Amino acid sequence: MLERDLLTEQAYKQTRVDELVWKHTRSLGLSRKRFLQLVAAGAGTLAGSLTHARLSQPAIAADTVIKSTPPDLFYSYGSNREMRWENLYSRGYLVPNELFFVRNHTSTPQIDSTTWRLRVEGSAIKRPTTFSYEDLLALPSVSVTRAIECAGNGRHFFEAVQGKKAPGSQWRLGAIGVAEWTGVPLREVLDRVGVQQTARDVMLEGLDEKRVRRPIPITKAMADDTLLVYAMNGQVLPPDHGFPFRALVPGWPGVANIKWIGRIEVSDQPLFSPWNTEDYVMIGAAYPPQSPSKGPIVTSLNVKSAFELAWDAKLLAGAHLLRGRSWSAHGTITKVEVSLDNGKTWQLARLRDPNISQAWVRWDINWNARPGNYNLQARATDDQGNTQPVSVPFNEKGYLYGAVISHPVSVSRS
Ligand SMILES: Nc1nc2c(c(=O)[nH]1)N[C@H]1C(S)=C(S)[C@@H](COP(=O)(O)O)O[C@H]1N2
Ligand SMILES: [Mo]
Repeated sequence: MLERDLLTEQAYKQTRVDELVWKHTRSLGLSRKRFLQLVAAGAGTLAGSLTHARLSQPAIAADTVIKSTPPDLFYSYGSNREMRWENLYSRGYLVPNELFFVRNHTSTPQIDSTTWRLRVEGSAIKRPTTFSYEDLLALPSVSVTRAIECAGNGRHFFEAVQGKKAPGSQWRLGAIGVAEWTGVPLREVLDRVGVQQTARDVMLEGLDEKRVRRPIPITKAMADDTLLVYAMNGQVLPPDHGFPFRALVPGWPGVANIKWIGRIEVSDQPLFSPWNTEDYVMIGAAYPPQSPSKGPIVTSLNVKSAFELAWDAKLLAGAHLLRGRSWSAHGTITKVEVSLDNGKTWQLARLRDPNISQAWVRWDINWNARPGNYNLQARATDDQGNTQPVSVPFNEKGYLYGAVISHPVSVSRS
């Protein structure tokens, strides 16, 4: 039915419900043929229940994220969920799966691991091979603790600090998480299918609606801690985080950690996707284009720090243990300085073990807070000498905001 024929509510509703069922079944991985069979078998009932379940919910897009993401744990931007930092206070080193941020370009597909396959092919592969879930679980696996951080983490501060809004989710600092990832080193898989000496790029491709995909160089693909992950913090990888398998590409921007992976192409040619030519490139006066990309490609993240406080935080006057975490994509944090007076004076924070490379370090500082309004600042330095500048040049997509951030806190007497 054409859009212009949707004059009656009945026709309108039926068409939209059909669209919804189609979208829904596709997200469940059903083929169009199976979908048509379902419709023929009386999808009226299915459509009917969906009408109630979905159309009665205004505004919120249907099931973009599957896990529960209540507002006391997450900020929501469309299909994305930002972790609220105050919930990490008095938690351990790892971010529990329930608190871990979600960045979905579209929505979380529900994939059946019994029918799921991973196809590995390409011009630099000797024996193109299809792996099942069980095949991959049978390979040697390792567990590593690493951060995954969105390249846009901190984007909000381009507007808040520089008055220039970069489009996209207005993350403050909650588009990062550290987990223990268990998976098969990608190298184990590539060794089994035979990689030619001439191999250059490896494209990892997701099974979500837009088939989000992004290449990494063969050297990064062969690194010890570049994994095909099937467990997160000791639990089966949750759907929102890439079930049945996601990539872990430590130190690289979040988008390299492709979720719901379905295909890997290994090529003797450089590979490109919209996610390394248009998105996830630095576009702006300070960043000249590098054909075919619109600017330097974001391949690694920077140094950042966050307080484990609400935004804005309200505290009672008196003794507090201020806590936070700092991280670097390039190594371990060696020093964290905190300023309680808007950057005039700085003091060293205590670093707490563990301090894992390309994950983060927890730190704390005592504060006898008097009533008033404060901007708390934290500045970290890593073992490569990278630190956090006072400001960073603007880029159109709002990536890599690594400057020191002022965290507003008001302290009251009661
Ligand atoms: N297939 C697929 N993989 C994806 C994405 C996506 O939308 N589709 N988002 C990427 C981005 S931009 C980030 S920051 C991370 C976020 O991982 P998380 O949702 O598990 O926190 O997943 C990456 N992998
Ligand atoms: Mo991201």
